[in-house]
Parts: sequence; C-alpha cells; structure tokens
Amino acid sequence: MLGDSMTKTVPELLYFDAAGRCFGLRVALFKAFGKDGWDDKRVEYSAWKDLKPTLPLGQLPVLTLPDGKQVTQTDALTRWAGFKAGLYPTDPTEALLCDEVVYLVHDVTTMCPSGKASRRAFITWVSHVLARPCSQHAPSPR
Ligand SMILES: N[C@@H](CCC(=O)N[C@@H](CS)C(=O)NCC(=O)O)C(=O)O
Repeated sequence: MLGDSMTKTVPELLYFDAAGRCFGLRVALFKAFGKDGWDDKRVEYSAWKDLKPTLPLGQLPVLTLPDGKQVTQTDALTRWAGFKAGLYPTDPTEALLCDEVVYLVHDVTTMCPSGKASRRAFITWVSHVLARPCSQHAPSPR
C-alpha cells in the first residue's frame, strides 16, 4: 500500500500525480539522488480518502526515509534535499538569502492583491526585492 512504513532502501516521496507544491522538491531529490536513488510515489486522487487518515498530518507530501521516519512539510523537505544536492548553501548568510527567496515566494502566492493596479505595484516590489541585495530592499507597497 502507498505510504506504508515498510523498510525502504531509498527515500520515498509520496505526493499527488501533479507538480503542485512538490515541483522544486522533486527537482532537488533528482539532483541529490539521481533517477533511481529515490522513489517518486504518486497518489491517485481516487485513493486519497482512504490514504489521508494514515498520514502523519493527513496531508501530502510525506517523505519516508530509509530508516522508516516519515517527515512532512514541503519547505523542510526541499531544504534537506537541496542540502543533499549541494543546492542549498552551507554558509549561514548565503542560506539566509536563499531562505529569503523561499519565503518571498510564499508571500507572492499568498499576498498578491487582486486589483490590476495594486497587483502591478506588488509585482514591481517583488522584482525589486529579487534584484537587490537585502540591505537595499524597498518597503512593501501593502
Ligand atoms: N504545510 C504543508 C501543507 C501541505 C498541504 O497543504 N498539502 C496539500 C496538498 S498540496 C494536501 O495534502 N491537501 C489535502 C488535505 O489537506 O486534505 C506543506 O507545506 O507541506
């Protein structure tokens, strides 16, 4: 059965058969472990109702490590896989800047206003934040 806690030899990612919030995680896992060094288990939507109550938080993704530990939270998993892949910096300040972009993306997906004009101002602000060093960030237009 999908998502069971049988012993794995490689990490197993359990997620829907869609990119969703796992696009970056899958890229990092592929870079870290290659094509065959991890399992990309994809859940059929028809199986979701039965699977949900068996998951640690009733949500996907879940990563099962070879020792059987089940871990949730996309950002934590992506950071772990990115670290394994050499994509996530070991230098704390570099890591800080990397995390800043990650949480900026969260803001973009959750804060983006609906009106055309304010959306334009928001996108301009985001592009400034992405283009400048931290010390020169402009204040948010919101
Ligand atoms: N904070 C979690 C949220 C996980 C989440 O919301 N997953 C969605 C799929 S993208 C889910 O499982 N939705 C079905 C549900 O909650 O029943 C993460 O970032 O991994």
